Amino acid sequence: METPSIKPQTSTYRMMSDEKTSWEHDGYFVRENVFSHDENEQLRQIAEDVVAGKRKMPMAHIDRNALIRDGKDKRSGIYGMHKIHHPSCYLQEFLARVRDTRLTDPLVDILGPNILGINNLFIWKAPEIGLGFPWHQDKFYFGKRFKTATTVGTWTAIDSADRENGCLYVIPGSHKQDISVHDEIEGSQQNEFKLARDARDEDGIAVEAPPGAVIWFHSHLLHKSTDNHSQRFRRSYVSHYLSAQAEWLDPEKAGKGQPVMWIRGQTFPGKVREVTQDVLTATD
Ligand SMILES: O=C(O)CCC(=O)C(=O)O
Repeated sequence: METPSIKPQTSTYRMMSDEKTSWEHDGYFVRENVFSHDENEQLRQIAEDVVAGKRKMPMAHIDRNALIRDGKDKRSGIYGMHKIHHPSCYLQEFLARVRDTRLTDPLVDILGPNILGINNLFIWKAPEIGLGFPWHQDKFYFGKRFKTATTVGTWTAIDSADRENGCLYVIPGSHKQDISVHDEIEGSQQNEFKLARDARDEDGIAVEAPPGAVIWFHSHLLHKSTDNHSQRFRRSYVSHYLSAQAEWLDPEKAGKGQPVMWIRGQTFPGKVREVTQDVLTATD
C-alpha cells in the first residue's frame, strides 16, 4: 500500500514543559478548550445520525448498552446506546478529528513523527443507565497485537464529565508498572473489559473534564470510569495511536482484525502499516 503524500505538519500544539512533567510523572496530562462546542456538536450529531440510520456504519460497529441488549432496560435511540467503534474508518468528519493536529501534535513528542491510528470509539454513557469501565491498562489489549513501549490514548470530553455522570479515574504513576493480570468480571459493559488485578480504588483520582478538554494517557496507565448516576449524558470520543516504528506481535496477523489507519508521517516496510487511509463505505 502506498504511503499518502507527506504534507509538512505544523507543530503548534506540541507538549508544553508542564505537560511533559505530568506525562513522565503521572502517565497522563489534560488540556482544556481543545475543541469548541460547535466541533463537538458536529460529532455528536453525526453519531446520532448513525443511530437513526441516516449515516452508514457497519452494524457490527454499533453497540447498545448492555442493559438494553440483555433486556434489563427498555430505553431506545441514543438513550440505549453504548458506542460506535471505528467511526473514523467510515465517516469523514471522524477521520478529520483523529488526524486533527490538536490531537496529534502532542503525540509527536511521545511517539515520534510517524503515527498510526489503531482504535477509536464514540461513547454515549446515557443518563441513569450508562455503564462504567473497570480498571484496566490499554496495553493489556494492544499488547496482544503490537510490539511497542506504549500506545497513546486520547480522550475527548464531548459533554462535561464529572463524578456523577461517570468521568475517568486514573492511578497516577501506574504507567511505570508492568501490565497487570486482568480478570473476567460480571456485569461489565458488553463484557468487553476485564478488571486489572493490581488496581485499588483508594489509589485512583477522578479526572473531571469540561466539554472540549482532552486527556492524553499512557497505555500502562491504570484507568477506569464509573456508571452514569446523573440525568445527563456523558459522551466522549476516544482515539488510540501507535508509532509506525512498532512491529506486529505476530506478523501472520498483520493487517487482520481491527483496522489500522494512517494518521501522519511515514510508514515502513516490515513494521505496522495502515490497512486503510481513507474512509470505507459501509455495506450493511
Ligand atoms: O470513556 C470511558 O468511560 C472509558 C474509556 C476507556 O477506559 C478506554 O477507552 O480505555
